[in-house]
Amino acid sequence: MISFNHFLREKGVSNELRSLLYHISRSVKYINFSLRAGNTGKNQSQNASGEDQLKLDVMADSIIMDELKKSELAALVISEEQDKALNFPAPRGTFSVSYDPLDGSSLVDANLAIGSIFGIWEGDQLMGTTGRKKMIASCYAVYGPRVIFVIAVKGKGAHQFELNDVGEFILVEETLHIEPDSKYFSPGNLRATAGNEKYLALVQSWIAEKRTLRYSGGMVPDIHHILSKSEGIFSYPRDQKHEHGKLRLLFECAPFSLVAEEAGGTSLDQEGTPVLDIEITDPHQRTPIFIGSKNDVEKSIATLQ
Ligand code: P6P
Repeated sequence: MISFNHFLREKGVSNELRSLLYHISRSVKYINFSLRAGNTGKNQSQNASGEDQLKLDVMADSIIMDELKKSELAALVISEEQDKALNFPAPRGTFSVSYDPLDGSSLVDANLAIGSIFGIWEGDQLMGTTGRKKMIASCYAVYGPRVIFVIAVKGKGAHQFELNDVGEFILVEETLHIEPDSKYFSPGNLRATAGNEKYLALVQSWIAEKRTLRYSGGMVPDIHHILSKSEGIFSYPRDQKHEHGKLRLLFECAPFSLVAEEAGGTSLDQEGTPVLDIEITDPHQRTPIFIGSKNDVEKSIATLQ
């Protein structure tokens, strides 16, 4: 058994980045514990995207904030649950962290798997840059029957860890890989088919191919399914209500795009621009996303033009 800190050291990941990932992994452990006991009720508040916050959203956000402060490495912190970016003292190193503390939290009362998503960036300035230029790592946690933690480090692959009975994240799969073609499909935002005949035709083509549907409504387990099966395509296009799509670039799409690319997959917006090449202009900006098996994603985007 190899711990994720030992594994990352063997991969040549810097002490500072390993330390920051360690603090993020601690927050995942505490969130997992709180999920099993916490109140799933509403917090009578809304986040910057105008979405109702659950007590669990607020709890998860405060746990992560606390760990990032303790790390003394996160100079800039941007949370989906906070209106503005926050600056923390970071005498040990200058990273930025963007995160969705509890993605899909509305599914928790149905006892479906949900997750936390993190992007780790060089420096403390994100506006005007892109994930390709500044994102050096990303990670996500899946809170399901088992607690899974996947870490991607730029140029060093994506790797899967599992929380064991004594609270350690142990390596379970090294170098995750996504095959270029798939027999699965995870079609998000089917409402968009009402106003987009090309998206309707694309979904119908997946059905006609007798592909296996895998969609829970939680981006984290839905995309983790692609990493765990080494194939699949997840789509979430724009629609009349969400002209830029629903999913956020900094908190969801860019972090997952680094994981997908490190695993040999791809992640594009609805016009075929790689998500990691989208310029960041607003902390809460959204983007359509098609992510997963490279051939599937590229062929799908071609049919939408
Ligand atoms: P819809 C969950 O609220 C989320 O942000 C993602 O986890 C998920 O992929 C998407 O929204 C689902 O959106 O419109 O189907 O509820």
